[in-house]
Amino acid sequence: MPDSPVLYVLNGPNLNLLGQREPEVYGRETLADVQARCERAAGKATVVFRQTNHEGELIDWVQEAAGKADALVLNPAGYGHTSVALLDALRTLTIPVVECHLSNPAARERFRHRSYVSAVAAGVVSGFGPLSYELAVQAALGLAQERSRTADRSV
Ligand code: CA2
Repeated sequence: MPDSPVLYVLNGPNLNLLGQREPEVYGRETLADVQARCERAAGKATVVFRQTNHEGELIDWVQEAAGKADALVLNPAGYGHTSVALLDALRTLTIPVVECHLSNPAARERFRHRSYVSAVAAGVVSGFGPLSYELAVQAALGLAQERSRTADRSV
């Protein structure tokens, strides 16, 4: 891993509304606030932070991350519960993937209990509001570093 690793933080549908609707569920911080937290938590790492409401675009970015990122933090939002196509894209990655949620889907409606992303994620951080993202960033960068150390030892 280079001195300045690259971390992709990708966000799925409706997260652009963060801070504007349903504050009782998702809090009052905006996605820009969450981005600032991620950048702070990432230190010297380069953070590529994006949000989309479109499944295909999210999949394009996952594919892009394969060639450009050392780790991926993903809040798939609703697509985590529904998208086999997103799962298929994630399966092609060899970099660590950390699934991240503001709320705790396991404590919510039944349809939120299944996550296709969890099947390929190294781990899941959920339920801590914006702090989930900071913890996910730390975990993803830690895993990327471990992975590069292991790769160095094997040459
Ligand atoms: O808790 C999370 O981060 C979720 O990924 C958020 C998704 C939800 O479908 C997942 O079950 C859990 C929903 C994102 C919608 O974001 C909004 C933000 C503010 C207002 C309305 C929606």
